[in-house]
Amino acid sequence: MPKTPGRTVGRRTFLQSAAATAALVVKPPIVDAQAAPPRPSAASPSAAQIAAETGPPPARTRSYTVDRPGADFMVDVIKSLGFEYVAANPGSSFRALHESIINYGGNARPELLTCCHEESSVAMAHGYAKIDGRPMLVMAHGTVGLQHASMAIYNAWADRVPVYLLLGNILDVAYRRSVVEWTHSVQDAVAMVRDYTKWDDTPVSLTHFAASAVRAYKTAMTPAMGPVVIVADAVLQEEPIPEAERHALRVPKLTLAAPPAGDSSAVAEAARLLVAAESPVIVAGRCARTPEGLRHLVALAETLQAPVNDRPFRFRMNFPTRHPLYGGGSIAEADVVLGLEVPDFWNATHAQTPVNRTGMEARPTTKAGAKLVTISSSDLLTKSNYQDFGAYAEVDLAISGDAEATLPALVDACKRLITGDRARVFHERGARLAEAARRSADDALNQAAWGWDASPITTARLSAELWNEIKREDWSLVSDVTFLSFWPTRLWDFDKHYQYIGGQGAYGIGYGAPAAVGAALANKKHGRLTVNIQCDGDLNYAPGVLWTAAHHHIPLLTIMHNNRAYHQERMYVQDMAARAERGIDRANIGTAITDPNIDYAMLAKAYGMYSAGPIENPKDLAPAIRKAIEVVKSGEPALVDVVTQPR
Ligand SMILES: Cc1ncc(C[n+]2csc(CCOP(=O)(O)OP(=O)(O)O)c2C)c(N)n1
Repeated sequence: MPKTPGRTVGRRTFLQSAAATAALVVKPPIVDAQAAPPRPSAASPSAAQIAAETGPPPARTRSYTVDRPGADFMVDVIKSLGFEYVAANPGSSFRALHESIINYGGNARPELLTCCHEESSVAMAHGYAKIDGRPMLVMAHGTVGLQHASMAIYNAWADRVPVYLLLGNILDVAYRRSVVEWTHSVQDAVAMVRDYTKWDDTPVSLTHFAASAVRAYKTAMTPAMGPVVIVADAVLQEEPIPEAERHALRVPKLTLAAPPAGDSSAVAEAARLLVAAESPVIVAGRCARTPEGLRHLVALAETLQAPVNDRPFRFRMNFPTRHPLYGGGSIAEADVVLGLEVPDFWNATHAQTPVNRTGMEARPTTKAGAKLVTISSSDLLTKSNYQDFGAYAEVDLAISGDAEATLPALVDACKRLITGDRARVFHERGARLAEAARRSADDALNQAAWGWDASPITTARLSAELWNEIKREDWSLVSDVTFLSFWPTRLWDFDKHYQYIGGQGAYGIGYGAPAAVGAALANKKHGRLTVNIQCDGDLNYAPGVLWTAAHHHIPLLTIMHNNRAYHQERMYVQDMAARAERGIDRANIGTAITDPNIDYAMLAKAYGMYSAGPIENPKDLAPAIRKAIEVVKSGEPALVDVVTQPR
């Protein structure tokens, strides 16, 4: 085997690869032999140069190692953590891990997902975790890749969702061969995102990698959950497993921590307040992490016959939407408000109105003397710089702990306190709330009929037609409902945990499409029909994720909510214009996505996905959705472009 000269750095021998050397040679521009003759001043490339530019890279006759590279051991560690998938846009700083995953690891558990943008990789992992309950692995360059990924990490952080990132980096300057490797290297890779990650480490040996990789998984999965980052140094990945470590290397055992439950005497006090209350209201934020959380919340509500409100920005599937105790009650009339993992509890109990030139006026929306109780893990995980912790809530009883883990004790404590008299009061309250829930369901149906035949199509009609087609399936909605005027939650019968996963977390737009693809992947093994109602502005941040869905055969029904605008921002601009009394007629500038209109059906087709639309006549909607569902049931993604009213 011919040898390429190597250089010795420390105790390792570093061999210059033919491909890497070739990458540094400046080549003449590619010339198409079939095209017009080159200008006289340009020298014609030789046949050898053309072949070098257009042919496959030279076969590698050298390998960096004759032994197993460190990356193989890293794959042993990764496999021990049970990741099903690893999402990545390829990058040389983790090329050895990439290679070990597909060859040594057999590209199974984890299987590599080809992503077109690192933000998509992380948002896919975000959506996946909210369905599956476990993190997806993401690999990225420690510099440019992480820069792309950062907003999606912030979303996952604010949403308290576990995402697991492995970053490539070359820390030791002696190993950086080219300008690319210098620009893609960093002293402290995670510094950029440390303010919004739960934990990180930069291991300096394989033993260190193993310990930190397992610790990172455990940390990410302990409520309050969050993204974690491990830097997999490129030299550790690529070099042979050092002799000294070879026989000592082992993969540490993973034991997940039991989630922290609230203090028992505080829970007893909360139960006393709730059982004694005449008009308690339960407000749920990220309460149900798992199907168990949903069951426990139903048990609490039924025990007390108390109403459960989601925050307007629904964070999770906490409670069945057609349950008689869903959505009723009034914060203004409540004598006890219980907040369960509500990240914006202050907003749930206060209103803030701008006052001209004197700033903001804040006032409580609860009545005087109302007792406020919170159970939340957010106090257990707070950082300073980013302000996602929200306004400070003045409450009467604050219980630090995971709400889902605390609920069983709270339900038991309430049951122990309920006397026959209280049970009769609860029973009457429950009957009143059930009647109110019936009225509000009727109102929703009546209001959905307004503008039924309008074109652009109303978001109510879109939601109603879609519901009609999916209601007999095992469906899962994996997109937010806020920009749809909440029509799905008003009209559909949500009763399973996987039927709703909330929104971005930090309202970073561009999350929707990739999160839906990740969620669909998590649903795939269960055979669920995954549905994404997709905003047009959101899709345009990184539409390449449509290709990822097509390439990996991820069954996902995407229905475009194509209002041809960044409508949320258009409303803000209108508001500013109205405030300045300048008229709102120019607010389209900078906010409309028209002229030209984007053809999303064509976009999806270009990425290899079945598509239909643009649909402007509401009568065409049902047949198009039916056809797309058939495609999705065959195991492929499909997109239906629907031109809609703004909200
Ligand atoms: C990364 C990012 N950029 C900009 C914004 C500001 N923003 C909030 S809503 C919105 C409009 C998004 O448009 P679309 O997804 O089509 O939803 P629409 O409001 O039109 O229903 C924008 C740009 C943001 N939240 N995140």
